[in-house]
Amino acid sequence: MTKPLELSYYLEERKDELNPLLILTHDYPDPDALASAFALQYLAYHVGIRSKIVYGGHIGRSENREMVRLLKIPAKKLRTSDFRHYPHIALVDTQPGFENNSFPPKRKASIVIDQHSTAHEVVADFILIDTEAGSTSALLGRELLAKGFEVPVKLATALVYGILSDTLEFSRTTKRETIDTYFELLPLADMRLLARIQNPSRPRRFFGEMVRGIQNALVRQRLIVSHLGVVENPDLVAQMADFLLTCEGIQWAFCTGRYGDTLHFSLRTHLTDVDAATILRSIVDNPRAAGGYGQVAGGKVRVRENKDPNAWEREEQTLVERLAKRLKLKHNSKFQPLVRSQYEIVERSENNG
Ligand SMILES: [Mn+2]
Repeated sequence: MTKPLELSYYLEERKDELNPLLILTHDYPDPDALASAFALQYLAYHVGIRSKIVYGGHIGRSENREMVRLLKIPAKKLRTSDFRHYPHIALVDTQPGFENNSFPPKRKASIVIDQHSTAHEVVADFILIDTEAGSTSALLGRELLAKGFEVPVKLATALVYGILSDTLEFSRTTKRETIDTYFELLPLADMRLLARIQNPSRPRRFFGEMVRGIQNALVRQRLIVSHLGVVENPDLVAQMADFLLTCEGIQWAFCTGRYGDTLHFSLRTHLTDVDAATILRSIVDNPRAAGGYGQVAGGKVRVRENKDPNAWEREEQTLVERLAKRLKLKHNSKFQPLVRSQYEIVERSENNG
């Protein structure tokens, strides 16, 4: 276990060497990744290290776009030249070797700060991994507070959001330090700004995609599945899984989406005594293609013959078949549409009236 303050000491000690620093989040960064990068940049700045925050993929979810805009988080889309220009790289909310980031496999990371567990040995000059923390934001928030830094309103708001969203409103961590960090940051944050971030306006396109996700949804016992087909942004896959999990009687939600030559997928569960990532890893050919934390997991596989629609369907079906088996669904049970037709809701309410 790394003691608090060690990160600040490390930055202070190596400030000449680490300048400039590239801060890399996972692809399609979520609030925890963005807040963590923002906080590390602030810590680094205080000891005189210039840094650039970058991410692979893009920021799709409206909440996350609003977070970046309103909190003025200077996160930039990764360019391949960044790896040439920056000799030192810090990974936040992810680790070298994870499939969810764009870190070059041959490079050695300078810093890794994360809350995810891994079966592999982590190689970096400085490592702060706490799998109990519930969020990476909590680790960086703790450093800032312990160091006695003044935490700007926008940064405090980002960290509060990062902690809340990654711990699912504290339902998946009981760690005292995370709770204490949260309550220390709360009075420094702008909760009205946070409310705006959590209730963003959404592009029209989003509603069409939601309709498609609901129409394609199939239910078998306690599992709900939806293949979204081609998506304009892979974040939608996770968002749809979150949404479908709210369906009555459902314990598991699994969604896929085709993006470029890659099939993205997300798994969600209500169950607290299982690890969604372990289940997801067991249904993909390469266990590194999936990861997650507690009740939330995701991954992606490249579809080689992606010109052929059947190749995509085969991949989608294989994953669902393996998942149904892994969840020990009854052999004689079948997938049924969630809604039989797009008019069903209307028909029902008319019959009832
Ligand atoms: Mn996280």
